[in-house]
Amino acid sequence: MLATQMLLGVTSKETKTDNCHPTNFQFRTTTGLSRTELYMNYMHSVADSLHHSFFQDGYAFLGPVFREGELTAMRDEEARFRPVPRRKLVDEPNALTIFRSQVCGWSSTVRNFALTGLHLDAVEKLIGPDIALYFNQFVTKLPDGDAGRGEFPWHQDLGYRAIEPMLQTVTVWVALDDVDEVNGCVWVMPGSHKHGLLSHRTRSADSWHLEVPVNGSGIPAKLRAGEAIAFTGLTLHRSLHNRSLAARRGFFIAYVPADSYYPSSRTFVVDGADSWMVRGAQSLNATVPEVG
Ligand SMILES: O=C(O)CCC(=O)C(=O)O
Repeated sequence: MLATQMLLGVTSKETKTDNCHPTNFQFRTTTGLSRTELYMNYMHSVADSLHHSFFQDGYAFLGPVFREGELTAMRDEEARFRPVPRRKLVDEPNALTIFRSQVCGWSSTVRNFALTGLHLDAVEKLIGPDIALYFNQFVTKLPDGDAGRGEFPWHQDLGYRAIEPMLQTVTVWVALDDVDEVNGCVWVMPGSHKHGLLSHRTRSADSWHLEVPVNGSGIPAKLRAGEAIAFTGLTLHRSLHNRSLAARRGFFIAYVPADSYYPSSRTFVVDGADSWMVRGAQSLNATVPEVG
C-alpha cells in the first residue's frame, strides 16, 4: 500500500489505478470521508511549503513564471488586445479597468503560456496531473486619479459560478508590471477559503461586480513583473484603485482538475467553449454526480 493510500485510508484493491490522489474521480475510500475532507487530509499530509501555504492560507507565491522573452511577448499581446474588445465584451462607460477575457482562443502567445508556462508544475502539485483551463483574461487597471472607480471588490472566483470540487480550483494571477498597494495589486484574505462558498451580492445596479462584505484588509500580493500568486477559487481577494501614473497590467488564469463540473448546469468544465485541456486527460468514465 502506498504511503498516501495509508494516510487516506484506502486499500489498493479499491484504487485499481494506484492513483490515490483525491482529485482522481475513480478514487474510492473506506473512510466515509467526503472528497473535500480527503483532499484536506492529503494537503495536511504533504510537507511541502507550496502545499502548506496554499492549503493553510489559501494562496501561495509562485515566484517568476516566464521563460526568456515571454514577459515582453505577453505585454505586447496585452497592448494589441487593449483597444479591441473581442466577441461581445464591451467595457462599461468610463471604466478604469479593462478586461480582455478568453484570450487563449485569439492568441497563440497567450495560449502557449497558459498551456505550457513554468507555473504549471506548481499547479499540478496542487490539483493533480489532469488539468483543464476554463478562464483567462488580461486585467489592466488604468491610472485612477481621484475617480475612485478602479476597485474590484472582495469576492471568491467561484462566487461568479461555482465549480466542484471547489477546493481544487486554482487561479494564477501573473504580474505584467511590478505591483503593490500604490498601483492596485491583488489583495488576498488568508484562511478565507476555509469558510466555503460565501454569499455574494451585486455591488450596484450599474456594475457586474459581485462582492462579499469583509472585515479587515488582507495581505497585498506585492509582485515583481513576471511573478505570480496562486490562490484557490474560494479565497477572498480584491484589488484597489491604481494610484500610480501608469497602467497596472496583469494576466489571470483559472485551472481545475479535468473532471470538474458546474453544479448549476451539471456540465463538465472541459466541455465549455473556452476551456482547454492543459495536461493529462479527463477520465473516460467521469460522471457529474446526481443532485441531492
Ligand atoms: O486583476 C485584478 O485587479 C483582480 C482581478 C480579479 O480578481 C478577478 O478577475 O477575479
